[in-house]
Amino acid sequence: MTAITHATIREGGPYRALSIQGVDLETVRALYRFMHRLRACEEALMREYHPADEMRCPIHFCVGQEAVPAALSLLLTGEDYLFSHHRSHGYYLAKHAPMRALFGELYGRETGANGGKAGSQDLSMPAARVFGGAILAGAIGIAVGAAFGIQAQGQKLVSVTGFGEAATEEGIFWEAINYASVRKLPLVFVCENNRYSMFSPQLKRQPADDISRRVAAFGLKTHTLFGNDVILVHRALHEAVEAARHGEGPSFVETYTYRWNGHVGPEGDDNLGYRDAAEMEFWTSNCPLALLEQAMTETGLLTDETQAALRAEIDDEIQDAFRFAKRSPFPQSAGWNSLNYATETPLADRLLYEIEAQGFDQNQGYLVPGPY
Ligand SMILES: Cc1ncc(C[n+]2csc(CCOP(=O)(O)OP(=O)(O)O)c2C)c(N)n1
Ligand SMILES: [Mg+2]
Repeated sequence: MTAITHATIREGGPYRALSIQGVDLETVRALYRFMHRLRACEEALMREYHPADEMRCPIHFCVGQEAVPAALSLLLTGEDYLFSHHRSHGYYLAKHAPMRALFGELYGRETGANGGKAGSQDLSMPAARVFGGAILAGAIGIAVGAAFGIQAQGQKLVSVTGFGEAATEEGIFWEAINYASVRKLPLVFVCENNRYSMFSPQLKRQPADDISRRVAAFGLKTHTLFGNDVILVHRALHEAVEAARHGEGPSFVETYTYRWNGHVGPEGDDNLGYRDAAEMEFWTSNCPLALLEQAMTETGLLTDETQAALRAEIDDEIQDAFRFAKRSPFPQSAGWNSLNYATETPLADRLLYEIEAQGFDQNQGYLVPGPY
């Protein structure tokens, strides 16, 4: 079978048109609603970013990449863990963390998800079990730890880690893949392969662009698919999440997709000439929202009225989140230490106590080998 890659998809490869046949209608509606809400949220933030310049953090927008978070929003429970990367807003909303706290965070306010001190890239909400991270692939290692904890405690939860294809160029990615496979961890790796790491195409950085094939060599189940078809994405992630939840071990899901905006910020960067217009045209004309919308309209699932009502409801929520953020106070400058360092370390204290109580020999004389 032809491997799915960006090139084969563009050449009309093994992809068929999106179909909602056989899919539960509530699922279809919920996927549409989520993608619409996320898209509207990102577009509103882009409009407000300049010239007001009140959001003082870099933002990596995810317009065009709505399908993965939409599917996850239906598949994960409140107790499951979700780890994101720098392009974080979709993942944050996928765990049903509140929009108000997202906007508060972007505006650097005390009411933000992280008290206004993390911004977009490190956006996290422990109560919702969603964690971002600006260090490329850094959260992948933490997701492995969470999965290990779930397994050790015999819980029926899953840990999911989402990242771009460039994260697979970091050493920790392969350690994570190997360890997850060897331990059969309840972990799902989701790679949103949008072909670029900033301005650099995948084939200039990786000799082969089929990451799934390399991952499969470690014994993980892999899924490769057209990532703008939210139904396919939902199906693959459903299978992967269920497998993890039922002790069948980790999976790797690679979705081929595309970011419409520049790498960072609302302004485009196509003036740099790293992507060609035909490529952009292909992906924008295969918009994840439009593909689903078309299938829903054809089957009478989406009328002008339901669409207008949804739009109005989402716009109200967005305007409310802006008002909330802008009238919230800035955080106090005190207390930075307690944000970066734990003020209490119960485990470390206990270990130190136990070590002292046992008369720990720090020279470890008993380990000295010999005599020979
Ligand atoms: C360890 C590390 N190296 C480099 C960077 C700078 N950096 C931020 S985003 C990015 C590109 C990431 O590309 P990808 O993982 O494919 O995600 P995408 O931006 O395409 O969604 C790089 C190199 C970083 N944040 N961390
Ligand atoms: Mg990328």
